[in-house]
Amino acid sequence: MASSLHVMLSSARRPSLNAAAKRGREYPLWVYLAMLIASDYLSFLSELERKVLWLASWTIHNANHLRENSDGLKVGGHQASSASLATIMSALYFDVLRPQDRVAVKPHASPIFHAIQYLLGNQTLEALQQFRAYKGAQSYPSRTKDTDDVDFSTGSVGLGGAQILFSSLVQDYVRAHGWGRARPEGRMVALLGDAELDEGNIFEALLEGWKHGLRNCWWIIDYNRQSLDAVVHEGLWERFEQLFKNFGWNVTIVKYGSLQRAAFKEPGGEKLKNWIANCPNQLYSALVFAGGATWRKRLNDEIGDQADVSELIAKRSDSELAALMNNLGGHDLLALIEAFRSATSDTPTCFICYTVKGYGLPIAGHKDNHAGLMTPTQMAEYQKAQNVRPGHEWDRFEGLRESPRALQGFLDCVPFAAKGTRRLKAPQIELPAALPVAALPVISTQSGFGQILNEIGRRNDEFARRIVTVSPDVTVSTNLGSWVNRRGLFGREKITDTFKDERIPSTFNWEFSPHGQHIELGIAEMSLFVVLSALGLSHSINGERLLPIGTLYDPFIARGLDALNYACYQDARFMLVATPSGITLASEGGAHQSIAEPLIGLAQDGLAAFEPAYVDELAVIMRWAFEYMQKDGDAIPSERNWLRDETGGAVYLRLSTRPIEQLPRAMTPELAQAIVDGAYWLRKPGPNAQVVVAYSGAVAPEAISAVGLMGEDRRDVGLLAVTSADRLNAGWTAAQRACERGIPDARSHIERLLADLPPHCALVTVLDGHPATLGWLGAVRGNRTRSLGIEHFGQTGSIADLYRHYGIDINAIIAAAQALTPGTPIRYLKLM
Ligand SMILES: Cc1ncc(C[n+]2csc(CCOP(=O)(O)OP(=O)(O)O)c2C)c(N)n1
Ligand SMILES: [Mg+2]
Repeated sequence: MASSLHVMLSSARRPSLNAAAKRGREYPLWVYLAMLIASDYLSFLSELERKVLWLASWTIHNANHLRENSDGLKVGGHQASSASLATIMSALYFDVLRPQDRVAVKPHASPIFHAIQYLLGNQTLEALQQFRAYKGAQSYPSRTKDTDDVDFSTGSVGLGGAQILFSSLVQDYVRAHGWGRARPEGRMVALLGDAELDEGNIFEALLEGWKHGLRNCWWIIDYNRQSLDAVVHEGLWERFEQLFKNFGWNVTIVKYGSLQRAAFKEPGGEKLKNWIANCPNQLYSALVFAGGATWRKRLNDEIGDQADVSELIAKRSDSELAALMNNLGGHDLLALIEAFRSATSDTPTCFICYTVKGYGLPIAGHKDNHAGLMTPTQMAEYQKAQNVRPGHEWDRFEGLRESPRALQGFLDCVPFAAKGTRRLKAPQIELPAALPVAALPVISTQSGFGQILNEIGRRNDEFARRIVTVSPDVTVSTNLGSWVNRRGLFGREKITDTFKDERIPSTFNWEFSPHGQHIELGIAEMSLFVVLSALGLSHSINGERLLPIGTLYDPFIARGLDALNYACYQDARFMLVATPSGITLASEGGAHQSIAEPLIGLAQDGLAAFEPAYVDELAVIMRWAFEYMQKDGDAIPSERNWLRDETGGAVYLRLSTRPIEQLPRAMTPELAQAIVDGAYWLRKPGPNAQVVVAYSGAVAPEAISAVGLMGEDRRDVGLLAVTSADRLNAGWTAAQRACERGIPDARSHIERLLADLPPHCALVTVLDGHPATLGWLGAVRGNRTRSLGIEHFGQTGSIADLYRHYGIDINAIIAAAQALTPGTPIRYLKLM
């Protein structure tokens, strides 16, 4: 065996080394590790690790010290935070990962990621040189803005870990439904800074993972014991270890590197090991920064009086001693590969890897190093030590011992990159021509939503099968119940409904099975949005398209807002149904009321927001949304409404529990288009209109009544139904921009709707949300405008009480119109 291995590893060195690496999992671990030690494979890896650290450091240096700086701002980049992960990421990307694996990289290690992709041929030199500049490599890995095969965007700490965890669940969901089984199952890997575990969403995700039987998930913690401001608390690893074990994870602590492990076997080694184990984090960091001579003094002072330890210390030079003390497990390729390759089961695993923030750089260990940059002098010394000739800083193999050909051969065989970049594509799901509308004469949009889904639930087609609903403990109260009764809950194992088994009547059938299509979450709204993000990227991550729908109460969007933003930033595709909303939920009162959410809908990039009043509108919007969620085109605006619909996105529907008398009308294609574009005339104003009322959502009855009353005395009063302030506004902005850029005829939907409005016509806008949502309408043609809406909240009462209290009732609308158009009848005021 030994001799055949030797032949394999020494003849035609590169290919055989990589063949060995590829086959690593087939060998028992100890054979594989022996092969690594015996071969040059480790030396190739450590050469590349060195190069990765150099390129990342140089990329940041170039951006801050060499590239022209036009605005005088610090460009930034995180040399220390990057260095902390150089070894771990080299071990992963060059050895451990496979193409089917997916990774969320610690945000501040972005330069390391870009450097690795540069070596693998997936990143350009220009992008590195433009790091943090316009269209260059991004500060934090970005799925949508970077071009080098980023699996998940990161940046807001804590979210990457959750994204990975929920992506593992989504992979299981997809495979349990019989899809994507031809592809190998991937591991989902998150690289986390130790301070990321301070984020609450981490724990919410862990709990959810435990409930859902999480598998194939790795969290690798870069345990450098530093955050942004400071050095972390002592003994944090013990809390982490206990915590993960409690949630059923395996925990592997990678504390000591091979140099240290060897030294511990020397006489006195045990004492050194004890000293390291008991050394406070702050002190260790400070000594790392101070270097070999300080290590020697400190060690001699504290344990040097014990003869065998003195010997152990004395026989090493200052630099050897520093190398020994810095050789924590997270910087030792062999220790890391051993740990990663030992994790062969699908049990979720947390690796706590001891690292040094700034490892290998002169800023290593300093508590202020998070945003610290190497000075030009420090960089020059580092460059010299790396044998990088001036002018050759970007050369991929400059200063390395192995030949460029051999290194290139090694990289060509790296298993992770063997199949090129790993973005998958999935075909679009065919949709029915229209969604059936519940025919009830009086119904709320929330009930309408439940009924539409219930009807979809009856279908036996791919469209119905690809829908997956998810809700944070508000499944029943957001009207998903009948859908869930039809399609069941998702669970990796079958669990029957005990109430049903015991023949106790219940409206809801709560059965779990691998075929179920509803994912029930605990209350944490952050988790809802991260799950939607994971489900909404399944077409790209798993090559299997899902049509995710998430429901929650509208005010609690705020609870998960950063995760929603994160999902949209990654271009995840989902339908968010927020209900009930506003103050219209009346007696619920207090913090259940929502004011700002329509503005979130207006402002959130990647999310098309709607607030329909009628269920026929909702059916049109949902049909359109399922199409929009699947779009994958270029950003070419249509000339009809100047919106970039071709690119698609996620959708937010703000619904209500208020039953509203439905309008008896036929849905024409023109009306359907206008609903999707954001508005239509419910009553078109005449040529001499003095007042137009524009409303959104549940206040439709008040708007209609006010217009009816005013119409008794005024001529030509108009009523504009706004189904999407967001799309209306975006189209208007886009058309103006097009005009400014040389297309003078560009007109948006709202400009066309208001084109014939006389200049003196007053506009009253009203919605159950912040008045600014529709306030901009007056600027479209310069009409005087009064915007009604909710600015304060917290009172309980009936709808009538609250509409009157907050000023969005019939009288408020009429009074506003009256104030804007003096000289007209005031008899409505008696209503007040
Ligand atoms: C949600 C969020 N809050 C704050 C920040 C600012 N921030 C960036 S890094 C960081 C500390 C990171 O420490 P750690 O996770 O330990 O990373 P490392 O030490 O490896 O740099 C903070 C607070 C952020 N990026 N995201
Ligand atoms: Mg840290």
